[in-house]
Amino acid sequence: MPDLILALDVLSREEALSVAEAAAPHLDAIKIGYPLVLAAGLDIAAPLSEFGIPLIADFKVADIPNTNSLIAQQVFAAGFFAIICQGFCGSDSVAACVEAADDAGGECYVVAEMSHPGALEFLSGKNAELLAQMAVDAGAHGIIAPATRPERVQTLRAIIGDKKILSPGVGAQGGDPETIAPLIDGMIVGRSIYTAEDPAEAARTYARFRR
Ligand code: O7E
Repeated sequence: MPDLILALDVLSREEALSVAEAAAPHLDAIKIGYPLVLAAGLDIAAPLSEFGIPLIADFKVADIPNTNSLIAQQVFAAGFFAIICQGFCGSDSVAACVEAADDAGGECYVVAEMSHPGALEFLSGKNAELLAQMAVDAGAHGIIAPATRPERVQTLRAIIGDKKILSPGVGAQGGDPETIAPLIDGMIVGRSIYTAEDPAEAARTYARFRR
């Protein structure tokens, strides 16, 4: 059963710290992406680190290898434990992120298939399967796969074996936590926790699906 990862897509430092503090006892990691970093700066990683929970940088890095390396180095220098990159730029671009993660003693995850309906246009099916295999070959620690499509998670699991699957899409996007939990290693939950009247209670509800 999976770790619980909070997607902290709030738009101010104050709200980020308040939600993180409330939910912290129930979390295994906090994922931060463009919404919070553009609103509050990369420095937000420092106070969030004080909750003692690993931070995952979700910038879905997608550039040439050199630029990916520079981005990843900034991420790990800021105190993040893991980085998420896109795979569609190719194995050399992914390898750059994996290498930066390895150098920092951290982890790198590759987006294989996304959770929203538009993912069916490009980021699903055969393409997702190729991306998952490439993530394994590049030495990534795992992939991102959709909680909104459990059958696809099973297909991708058959490709990646015991590499990790982090899975967004439960709650607000309609994925069912009970169905997806046995298939994945990390359940990513955003709005269902941070917009809840009581984020601590909401986090506790999802934490019931943890290992
Ligand atoms: O729908 P929510 O509010 O529970 O938030 C889901 C989070 O997961 C949000 O940060 C979104 O950007 C992210 N996400 C998806 O929803 N779908 C995907 O396919 C991929 C991600 C993602 O986090 O990718 C990297 C892990």
